Amino acid sequence: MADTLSSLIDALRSGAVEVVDLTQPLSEETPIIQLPPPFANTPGFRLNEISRYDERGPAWYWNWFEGGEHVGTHFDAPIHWITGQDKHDVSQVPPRNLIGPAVVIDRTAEAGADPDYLLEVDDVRAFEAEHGSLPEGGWLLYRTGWDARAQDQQAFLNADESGPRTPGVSVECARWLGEASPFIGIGVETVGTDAGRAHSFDPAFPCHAFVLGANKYGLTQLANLAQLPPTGAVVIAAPLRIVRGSGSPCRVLALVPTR
Ligand code: 23J
Ligand code: MN
Repeated sequence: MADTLSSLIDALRSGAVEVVDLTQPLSEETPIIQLPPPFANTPGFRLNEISRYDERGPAWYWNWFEGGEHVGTHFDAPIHWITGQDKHDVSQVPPRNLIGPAVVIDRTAEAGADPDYLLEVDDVRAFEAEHGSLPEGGWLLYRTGWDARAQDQQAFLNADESGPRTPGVSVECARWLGEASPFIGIGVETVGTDAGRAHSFDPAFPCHAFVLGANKYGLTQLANLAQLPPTGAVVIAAPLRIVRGSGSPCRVLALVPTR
C-alpha cells in the first residue's frame, strides 16, 4: 500500500494528477451571509498588522485576524445546527472524513436563468444513471456558477425586497442527502448550503437541519468547481481545529486526474 502513495506522488510530479484549489481568497472583501432581523449576524474577516519589518518587529511581518467561523470558504460542523447539537464540533470531526471522492453536478445554466433554482433528488438520480453509482462517504459538489459573483457582496447575496435569491436544494433533496444518500456532505458555491429563500422553507434551512443533523458536513463558497470532472476527483477539506467550534474557514483542495 506504500506503493499507492508513491504512485500518487509520481502522478503529482508528472502532472497526471493536478491539484485544484477550491478555496476563495479570504479578505476584508469576502462576502458574508446576511440573516434577516431578529437574527444576529457574523462579522467578516479582518487582518490586523502586528509588525512589518519595523520598530514593532524589525525582521518579521505578522498579523492577527478576527472574523466569524462561517466566513468565506468554510466548513459547517454537525454541532452548527440544533439538529446536530449532540454531534461533533469542528475539532472532533474525524480526519478520515476530511478526504473523500467527489461528484460535481452542474446546474450553472438553470441557476443562471432562475436564482431560486432548487436541486431535486431526481436530479441526483439522473446524474447517477449517467455517471454511475454515487460514492459512499463522498461529497456532492453542487455547481451553480455563483463563484463568478464571489468577489462582490451584492451580486453574491443577490437580495431584493423579499430577501436573498440564491440557488440551493429542495426540502426533500435535503432530507434525502442527510438521511438516505451515501454522501458525507454537500459543497456549494453560494454563501451557505441552503438556498437564499430557505428561511421560509419548512423546515427552515433544511440543508443545515437534515445534513448536519445526520452528522454530515457542509462546505460553502467553493471556487473552481468548473475545473473538476463530474466524477473522479478527490477532495481534501482542512478546517481549523477550533475547540468547540461550529465550523471554520477551510482550505479545500481537489486532486484531479488530467489523463
Ligand atoms: C446561520 C444561520 C443560517 C444559515 C447559516 C448560518 C449559514 O449559511 C452558515 O454559514 O452555516 S443559512
Ligand atoms: Mn456555515
